[in-house]
This record gives sequence, structure tokens and C-alpha cells, in this order.
Amino acid sequence: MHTAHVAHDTPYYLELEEKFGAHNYHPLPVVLNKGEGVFLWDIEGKRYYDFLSGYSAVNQGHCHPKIIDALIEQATKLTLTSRAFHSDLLGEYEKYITQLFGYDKVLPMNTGVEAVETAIKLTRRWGYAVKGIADGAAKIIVCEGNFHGRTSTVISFSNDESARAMFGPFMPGFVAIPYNDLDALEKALQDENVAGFLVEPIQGEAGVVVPDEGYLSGAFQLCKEANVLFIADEIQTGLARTGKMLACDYEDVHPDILILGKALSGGVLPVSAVLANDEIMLTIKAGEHGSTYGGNPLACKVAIAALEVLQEENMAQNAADLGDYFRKEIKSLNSPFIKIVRGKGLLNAIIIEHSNSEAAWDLCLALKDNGLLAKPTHGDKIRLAPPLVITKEQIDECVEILNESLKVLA
Ligand code: IF1
Repeated sequence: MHTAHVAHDTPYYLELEEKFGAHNYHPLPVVLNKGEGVFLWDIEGKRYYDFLSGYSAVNQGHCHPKIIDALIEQATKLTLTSRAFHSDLLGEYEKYITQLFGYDKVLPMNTGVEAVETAIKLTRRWGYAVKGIADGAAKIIVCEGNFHGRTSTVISFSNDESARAMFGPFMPGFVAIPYNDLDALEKALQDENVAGFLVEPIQGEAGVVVPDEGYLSGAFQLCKEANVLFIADEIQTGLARTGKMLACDYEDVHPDILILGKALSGGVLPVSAVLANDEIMLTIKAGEHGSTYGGNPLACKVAIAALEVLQEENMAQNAADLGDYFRKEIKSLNSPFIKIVRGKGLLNAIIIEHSNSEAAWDLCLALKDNGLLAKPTHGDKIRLAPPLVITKEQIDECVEILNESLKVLA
């Protein structure tokens, strides 16, 4: 029977998800059906500024024409060969991305957490094969407050109860230390069985926690001296988001293992990557790691376009300039409800101070009504991360929307 496609209202879509979908998220009550640049539209045709950017996967703006053209062109030719055979795009992409970031090789994966898992396996394998750690004894140092994804191994070293409670038993081999604490790192590195230090240059989910100047370079130096791999998870901070191509670039740190994801495809499909030099990368031999979709020609074509667009449109510089401006403008509101404004480039967050524990959520509902989409994280923090193509005039309009929306907390 052919059902005529009739437009449905918002409750219709919310009810579908409620009835037929897992309840593993608590989204804002908005149903979107179009995205372009910094804007999203809901099914009622209302336009919003997107201040989440798909959790920093849409740095290039929604449906960037050049990325979509690459997607469409490749989709009509060849989307997946599996790695059982070669394609005419994998090598081209591997050459492009390794030369862009300065590494010998790349291991292509799909989601961010798959790349983190791959980096963990590479680090352990290097620990045994090169550093000489006894098989099975390798440890990786991580930071409290980390977020590196949601697989069983990765939540094993999370200290966020909402991410790990009742998902045990957990994977051993991880040591947690306080973030932004070089003394704690130095102490933990005394253990000869440590193979790597996995760190976010800025902690995203923790509410955009920016470490002290010198933390990344200090940590890198300590790892060098201890013959331990410095592993940077730039899945959220990378690809121009913080005002440089990589957040590590602020301190001229060249990670031993670099992990990318999210904006590597401009929000078009899951593409992630692990970059390292031969001493590390070649410890994994044929048949010892893989993925059905990893390095598929569609992903390769899209990722090249996504990386080119970041550079051609100078998005890192725009993020740096407008990030400074944005934080200054928010501070000048002098709102009694904004305790802290912090971030780097266009990865920012505000911390809400209010007697009502739901204040951040209420503010996000008001922002939505006023045409700006953002979402609280961990209760009182609201991440504010628009696509990197935003203009100064649009920042001004969004600061005005924030100012107007803050009245709901009065
Ligand atoms: C959710 C935010 C969280 C990440 C870093 C690895 C991954 C992520 C630094 C895994 C993913 C997403 C996941 C999403 C919420 C969002 C997020 F900070 F970006 F907002 F949770 F911290 N490393 N972050 O940020 O990548 O497997 O998801 O592709 O899980 O709720 P993924």
C-alpha cells in the first residue's frame, strides 16, 4: 500500500524515537531536516545556529559543497572494496594525510573510538616488540576526566560513572593520573612497564578543560625521557577546531601517535585515522588488525576534500580570531549566571552558576527558542562550538541571542 508522504509534526518524530529507539540519549526536543554551513533547520522550517557542530564533526559547516561533491562523485563509482583488494584512492589518501601531518604511515579506521582502540593496540604491540616489556604487562597512562569513546576497553579507564557503571568487567592495563599535572605524570612514568601516555590536548567532555601553557610540551618531554609513546587524541580538538590544525601545534608537540576522527569527513560519514612512524606502525603485520570499512574509497575521497577545505578556507585562523572575540564578548555580558568562559579557538564552554540545577538545560531550551542549538554537558557546562565557517557578524548575533536567553535564568 502506498502511503502518501505527509509532513508530520515534532511530537510524531519524538514519539517514533521514544517507541522504537534505544533511550541512550536525551536530546533537545527539536527535529532537524536540513543543514547548511552554520545553520540547521527543523521540520517546521525554523532556522538555528548550530553551536554543537555534531560534537565537532562539522567543523567545515553542514553539507560543505566541495565535500558533498566528492561524496556524490565517488558514490556513483565505488564505495567499498574491503582491504582484501586495493583501490585507486587508499594510497593517494594515505600519501596526502601522512605528508600533511608529517608521519610515515596511517592506519585508516571509521569511528573515533575505533581509532583510539587501534592506538591502544599499537602502543601495547610497540611496548612488547620494541621497548621489550614482558608480554601482557604493558600499561598505558590516562588522565582523570578523560573521554575517549564508549567501547568496553575505553570506558574501562574512564572515571565517569555514567559512562562505566555496570558495564564491567573492565580491561586492565591502564593507570589514571590527574590531568594537567606533570609531577603526577613524572611519577607514573617511573614504572618500566608503561608503554604510552594517552591524552586529550583539551578535555572536551569534561567541559572544555584547557591545561596550563607548557603542559603538553612538558608531558611530551617526560615521555621521551622515559621511552614512552605520547599519544594525542585530537578527535575533538584537531582539524582547526582550537585555532590551529592540531591543538598540539600550540606547543610544537609532534605526538608519537596522532588520533583523528569527527571532522576528518566534515560530518558526512565516519572516518578516523591513526598516524605514526614506521617503528610503531610496522609492529602490526598483515592480518593482525583491520576493519570492514576502514580506508574505503568513499571515505578516502571525502577525507581528502574535508582536509583541503580546512586549509583552502583558512578555518584554523578563523577559529583562532573569532574564538578570542567570542570569549571576550561573552565575558563583557557580565552575566551573574556565567561563572566561567573557557576554551581555545572555537572550542568553548560556559559554566552556569545558578541555584537551580536544571539551569543549563533551561538556558539551552531558551537558546533553542531564540534560534541557537547547544547542549549541556555534565550538568552545569554548556559547550559552545559552532562550525569554523562562522563570521564575526554571526558571532555578534549569537552573543545577542545568548544575552537575550540568559533572562530566563533571572
Ligand atoms: C557520545 C564530545 C564526548 C571524543 C574524543 C574519542 C571520541 C570522542 C576526544 C570517540 C567522541 C563524542 C561522542 C558522543 C559525545 C561526544 C563527546 F566531547 F565530543 F562532545 F562524549 F566527549 N575521543 N565524542 O570527544 O569518537 O567513537 O564517538 O566517533 O558518545 O555521547 P566516536
